[in-house]
Amino acid sequence: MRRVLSVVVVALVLGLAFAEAARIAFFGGYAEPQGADTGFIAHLESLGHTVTYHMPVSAGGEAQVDLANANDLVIISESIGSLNVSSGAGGTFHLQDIATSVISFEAFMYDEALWTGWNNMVDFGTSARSNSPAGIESLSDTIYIADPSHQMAAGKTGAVVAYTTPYSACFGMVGSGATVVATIDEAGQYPATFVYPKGALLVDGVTVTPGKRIGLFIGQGGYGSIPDPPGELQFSYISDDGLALFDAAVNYALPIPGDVNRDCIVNILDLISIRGRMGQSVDSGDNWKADVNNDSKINILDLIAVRNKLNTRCQ
Ligand SMILES: [Ca+2]
Ligand SMILES: [Ca+2]
Repeated sequence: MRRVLSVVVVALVLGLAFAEAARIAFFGGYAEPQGADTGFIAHLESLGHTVTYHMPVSAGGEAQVDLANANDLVIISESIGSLNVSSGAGGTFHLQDIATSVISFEAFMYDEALWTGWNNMVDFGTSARSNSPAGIESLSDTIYIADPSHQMAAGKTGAVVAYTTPYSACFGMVGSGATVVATIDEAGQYPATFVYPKGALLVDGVTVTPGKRIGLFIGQGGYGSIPDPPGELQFSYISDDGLALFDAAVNYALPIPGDVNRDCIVNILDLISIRGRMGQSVDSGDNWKADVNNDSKINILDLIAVRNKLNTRCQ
């Protein structure tokens, strides 16, 4: 009896400690992570997430779809080439029909993804380049919260110093289906962090997104334009508040912990889903979704992790 009790106590502790862990596919532009990408990945791993790194240009479209389906979240870094995740200029975003959430801070893929219109540096782009729109041509360390009530605002309001050094930020002139959470400029003209929630109409007014599509403010180097951001993005350029905004976007993008069947509520159906897969391999089908505490087993610890989250809902 004492042994059973101690197992339950340990399980409760583990269930609480690891219930937030998730599987994240990180897309970058090099064969191995470089620069800021290394920092973002290490940071996500320090939070308990399992991160796999991929270079989408070599993975190809079908592999990108498979990766999205095998993970809780896809993060697309500014280090990719903007056309690495679509069928080409003016083409289709490979992850268009995927229910998995996508976060991107590569503004130059927003057009193919139908998050914005098609005009470079008008509908989408980055600040602090010589051809950036009027009002956001200058380097800045600050972005402005447009919707403090949103989870991605991380509880912040007004001006937020998101960088440790003045840098560029992404913007996307999103459609009415999107919620704008932060803007580059104080007047609120240039959305920097935004989301098309699951089920929202994308900018074409026709396409419905089957999963969350999030543009994040984090910018990139200016390729010699004037004024020129201080070189390629470094993880150290992101301030503590900037990192809090990154974390808030990741947490908002992820399925809520314990929501095995991804219906936005943790309830008896999720417990039943785990019961039916106890002892099975997490490598089979979508069994990994039942491994709530991310320890590569489906067992009582996952049931406890779900029980601890019963009745929680998505925002
Ligand atoms: Ca559920
Ligand atoms: Ca488990």
